[in-house]
Amino acid sequence: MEQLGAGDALLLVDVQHDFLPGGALAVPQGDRVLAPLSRAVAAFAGQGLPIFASRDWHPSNHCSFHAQGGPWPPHCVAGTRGAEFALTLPPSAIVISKATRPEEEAYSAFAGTELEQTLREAGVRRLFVGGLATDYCVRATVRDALAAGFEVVLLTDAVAAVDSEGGARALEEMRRLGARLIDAASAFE
Ligand code: VGL
Ligand code: ZN
Repeated sequence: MEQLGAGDALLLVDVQHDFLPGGALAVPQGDRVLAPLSRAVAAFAGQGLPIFASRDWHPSNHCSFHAQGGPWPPHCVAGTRGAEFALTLPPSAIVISKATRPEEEAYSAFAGTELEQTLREAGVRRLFVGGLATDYCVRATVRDALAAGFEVVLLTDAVAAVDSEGGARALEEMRRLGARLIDAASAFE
């Protein structure tokens, strides 16, 4: 069981229907994150610790979509069912919307958002991170978190990758940059 305390926060990265099986940009085994992250949410909420949830929140003409020459099918269009969170969050959860401008891609939850400032105001020093996808938004978010001086604990059973080799590389990179990799199922049982 992981000891949690003041200064700890949970950050769920893009746990949205469009990234789960059946969604518009389904991440293979994306649904594996739901059970461990639900436990993590219960653990953090139960101790009154802050929970942050980022969401991909694109305009329908976003530059990352094929129609605009981008690499992805349309996904997580703001206000659609596919953009909704795929797990229940407590009312106190702080939602961070990203990649909201047509001309800007933002994989990281820190990119163009108030996440860093909000974390600092909340006295957060250590971030427990899980979500989708390991090789894109989780990777970019963890890199920025470490660069900003936060400790990062990456929940390895609570992430899934678009590409399995890319996912493995991303995990190794996050570890090399200073993230601690642990299993959420055992940490928050
Ligand atoms: C993501 C591809 C496109 C992600 C978002 O959340 O990892 N991947 N947009
Ligand atoms: Zn996106």
